[in-house]
Amino acid sequence: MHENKRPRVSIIIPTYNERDNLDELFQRISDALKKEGYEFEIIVVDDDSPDGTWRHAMELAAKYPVKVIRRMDEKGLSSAVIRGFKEASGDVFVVMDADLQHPPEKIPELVRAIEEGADIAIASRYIPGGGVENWYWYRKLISKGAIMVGRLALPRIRDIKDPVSGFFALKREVVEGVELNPIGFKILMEILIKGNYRKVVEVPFKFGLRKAGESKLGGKTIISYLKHVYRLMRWSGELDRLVKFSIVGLSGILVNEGFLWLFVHLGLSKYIANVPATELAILNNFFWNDLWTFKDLRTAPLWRRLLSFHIAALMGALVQWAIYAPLVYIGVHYLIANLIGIGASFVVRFLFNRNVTWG
Ligand SMILES: Nc1nc2c(ncn2[C@@H]2O[C@H](COP(=O)(O)OP(=O)(O)O)[C@@H](O)[C@H]2O)c(=O)[nH]1
Ligand SMILES: [Mg+2]
Repeated sequence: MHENKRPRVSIIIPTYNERDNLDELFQRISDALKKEGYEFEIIVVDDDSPDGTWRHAMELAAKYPVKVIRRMDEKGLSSAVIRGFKEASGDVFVVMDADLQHPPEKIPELVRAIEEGADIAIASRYIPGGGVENWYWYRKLISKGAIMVGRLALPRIRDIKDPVSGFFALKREVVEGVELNPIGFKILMEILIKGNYRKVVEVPFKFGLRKAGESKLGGKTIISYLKHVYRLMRWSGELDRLVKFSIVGLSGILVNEGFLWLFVHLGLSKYIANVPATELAILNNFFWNDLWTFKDLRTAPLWRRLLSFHIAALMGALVQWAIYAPLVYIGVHYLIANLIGIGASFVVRFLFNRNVTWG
């Protein structure tokens, strides 16, 4: 993309039974982009919709710069978008839904953000000025909770407020040569983990109401999203870290018990001996995690990492107790209660260490 030349924009729209939305969609896209002087193409990737979306899109190609891909033996939103990337000839790709929940008037703003230096520009529901229309509070809660899980599990996207938006723009270089997995239906998250980019910006928008037709994804479960997050954790090496962190944690138990035994044998009181034994176990865990689990993430000075690791240990202990005590109080067996506490402590310590100590 040249500095002073306007980019050519390819708008990629996956469709399934969206015939009745196309007239308004194309007209509004065309108006918005012409007004700002962008050269553009619309790429419709339709999975042989029974309502003939592909046919109507082809008819409209007489009036608008539309290229229609009618896929006969493949289905799925993400794979449709990936196919769109392959067919697109522009410098900037925009991905959006066909149902007008993504206002076409936002496209120039997204493209401008790219022209001003972003590699990816996300139309975001969850930054000030953005939002969703007509969602029950629990639907918002699930959406936000799911995003939070993704951001915690995948540090590369931790600063992004809406990493699962279906409306975004990117430079073609971001996905060129990148192997994207079409299985998950959150293609943006896939791109944010695997793509080649430096700068992401978010532009607020209001996720509107569907114009015509009906939702195909409304029923898609949280489970398939979590599976996607899991796969991306594996791909990006975060799962390996989790395993290493667990192994180090187990080694810490041995160190703790060993020194406790030693100190008691040397004559120290049993009530005191577990204090230095625990500290030695913390140091043991710190050094193994520093040299192994997070060896590529040693940016903060050693004393800061060490301090931060101790804060994590303390937080873990507090969380463990805060879960253990009420569970015992309500009648859960104390060994079970402790196990649940340990699990929670593990999660808290891992997340804190991953995002702060070795953030
Ligand atoms: N090509 C293709 N497009 C799809 C598929 N599923 C959904 N879409 C399109 O993806 C966009 C978003 O789907 P939608 O049902 O509105 O999802 P929702 O907004 O989450 O309810 C719309 O343009 C759909 O037509 C699919 O399997 N193949
Ligand atoms: Mg929709």
